[in-house]
Amino acid sequence: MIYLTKVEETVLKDRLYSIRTKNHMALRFAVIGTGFWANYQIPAWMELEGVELVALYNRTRSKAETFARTYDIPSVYDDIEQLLATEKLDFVDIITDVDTHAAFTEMAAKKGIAVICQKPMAPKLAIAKQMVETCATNHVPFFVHENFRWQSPIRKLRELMNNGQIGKIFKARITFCSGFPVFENQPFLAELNEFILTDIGSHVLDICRFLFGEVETLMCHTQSVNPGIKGEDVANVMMKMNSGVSCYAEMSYASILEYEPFPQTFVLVEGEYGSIHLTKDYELRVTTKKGTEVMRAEPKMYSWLDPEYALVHSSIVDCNHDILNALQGKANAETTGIDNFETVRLVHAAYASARTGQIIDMNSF
Ligand code: 89Y
Repeated sequence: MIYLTKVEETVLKDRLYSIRTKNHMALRFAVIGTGFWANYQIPAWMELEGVELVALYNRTRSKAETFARTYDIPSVYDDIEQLLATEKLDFVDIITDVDTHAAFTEMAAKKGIAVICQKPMAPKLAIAKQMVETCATNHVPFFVHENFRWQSPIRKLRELMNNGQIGKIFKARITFCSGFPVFENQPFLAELNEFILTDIGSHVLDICRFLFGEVETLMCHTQSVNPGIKGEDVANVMMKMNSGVSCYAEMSYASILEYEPFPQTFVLVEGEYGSIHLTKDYELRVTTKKGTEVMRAEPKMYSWLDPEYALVHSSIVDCNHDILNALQGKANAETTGIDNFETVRLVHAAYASARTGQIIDMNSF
């Protein structure tokens, strides 16, 4: 757990206040990294009022220039120091590969610029801790762009869980098992020594926290099935939540199934009076002794999203909106760096368990 001191908390609030009181002007930001995700992150920002994308950075300048032409962005840089020294920014949105997140976060934080960083926050737990601390020390707001919890069926599921119909929840199964060729759009994923838990595990374990709260103990088993990639592509995590819920999260990118579900997460939640099953095509099935009620929670279909990733791309808007509200001082964001650090802890606790075969107690990890 990382705690801010009272002084740090106060200064952080002051900083948020100063951002929010800037004459109601749009918040100026730069996108750092114009790879695959920028194709969706940028148009998702453009769905929102109150922000102005003023600059792009990419190490290969021509890629940033292409985006600048498409989205009419005034400035392009291939030197991050120069960008940060030249532009007047309220925040940066870091959409680069994970290995560069810490360096870019530190550079922006030292200039007093708020930071949004893609998941996973960092490749190692110690680096993630350092990022949270660097932002706190420099009194800049820090958020992680963790969007799976913003998917419409996941939000609907939590609403149904909270309305009490199925009573006290005692167990859950969260499933993300697919054979979708993610390496075609994101080739660097094949090069990661730690793959599925950092990539999809960051999302799935965050959903577990979002739905069931914090974890008391966990154990994990991983496997490497696809010989063409460096890391593990199967992970099964068994958790006991602080609430007592028994939660099983299964993830795989080696699954050849009759129905290819990518990028859907399926969830079965069981309570004392019934169950809720989030299943294919955004369908939620609530079963009690009276029978089964069926509903759907479809994602909003924006013109710019890739239909194969619709559920994920659509949730980017809601995630950005939540963070923007916080930057404008209207509300607290869900996916702050401090909050997301708890998800990063779970990812690395799962690796520790897979390595050692031990049950990990999250209170002492
Ligand atoms: O990188 C991943 C993500 O964040 O969502 C799906 C994905 O693109 C592949 O697992």
